[in-house]
Amino acid sequence: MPDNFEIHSEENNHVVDTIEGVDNTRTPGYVPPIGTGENIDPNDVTVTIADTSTPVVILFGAPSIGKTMILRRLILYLQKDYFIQPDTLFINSPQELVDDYKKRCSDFNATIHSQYAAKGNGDRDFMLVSVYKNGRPIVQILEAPGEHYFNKRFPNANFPPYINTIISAPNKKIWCYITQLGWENSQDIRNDYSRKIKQMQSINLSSRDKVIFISNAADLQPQYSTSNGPIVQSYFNDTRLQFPGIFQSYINNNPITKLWKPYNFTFIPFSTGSYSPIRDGSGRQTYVPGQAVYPAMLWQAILKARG
Ligand SMILES: Nc1nc2c(ncn2[C@@H]2O[C@H](COP(=O)(O)OP(=O)(O)OP(=O)(O)O)[C@@H](O)[C@H]2O)c(=O)[nH]1
Ligand SMILES: [Mg+2]
Repeated sequence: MPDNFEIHSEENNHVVDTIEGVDNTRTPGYVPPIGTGENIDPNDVTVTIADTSTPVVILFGAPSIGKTMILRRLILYLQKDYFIQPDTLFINSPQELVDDYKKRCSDFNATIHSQYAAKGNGDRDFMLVSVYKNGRPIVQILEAPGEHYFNKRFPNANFPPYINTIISAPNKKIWCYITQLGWENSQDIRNDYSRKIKQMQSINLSSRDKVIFISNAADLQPQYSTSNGPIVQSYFNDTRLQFPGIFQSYINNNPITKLWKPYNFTFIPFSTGSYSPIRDGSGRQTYVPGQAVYPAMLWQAILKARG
């Protein structure tokens, strides 16, 4: 198994009511993002995490960075050993989104096995799933639309209010910050996205929480892929350069443990699979799941973070 980077932080049961950086009031005159054609106002979204004790893995990532496909690949990997179930009651409002979400839940199993890729860039792409072993919940995994975390046209926009509900939930959180080398072909956009990651890190106040960094689309960096698996250190070094400051809060200052654990997180590269370069008449892209080494590393990191 490739190297990773981690140490443990101390417990702190800080409770959060109001969070700077999260939009706690409705934004008057909110204009839904152009181009999605879906028109869900993120300020109208309310959610409930009914299971308040099982840790929640939060897939934090910009639009199209790969959250849905990472979730799909992980679940495909877990399905033979675990029972996976979407939480149908996660979305409370607006009603249009509730109806849409319930349909996503009922289609979930078929979606996992679909030969087509998710398209990315959806403003309704919510999913909360529970992973069970022998009837016991192990973790919940949460995806929310990437544009609610980062919108490159409005890089300073606050997080929508429902994010407050998620941050404030009593569950232990396992924050998965997703990046991609060369993302958007623009260092300026990557700098903006890095600032949003740092903003979330700064309002994520419970030091009971754990952090995993995922460098997705590892397949697009064949120079770092060997017959012995991906060269984790190379993905890490490039990520540090391309996403400035995102590791800064997690430097291990312990004079002894820092010698072998420089950072307080796990870092992994990931590849969801391969995608046909062309889309069919309906805009769909054929998808073939990638090597098991990636979901295996991610699941190992999640179990370690869960404790
Ligand atoms: N080469 C490569 N492409 C990927 C990988 N993962 C995702 N993609 C591409 O990125 C697209 C979007 O992926 P999604 O998983 O839908 O992205 P997302 O983060 O869920 O996007 P939103 O739900 O809109 O926030 C896919 O359709 C693929 O074309 C990967 O591991 N390798
Ligand atoms: Mg998605």
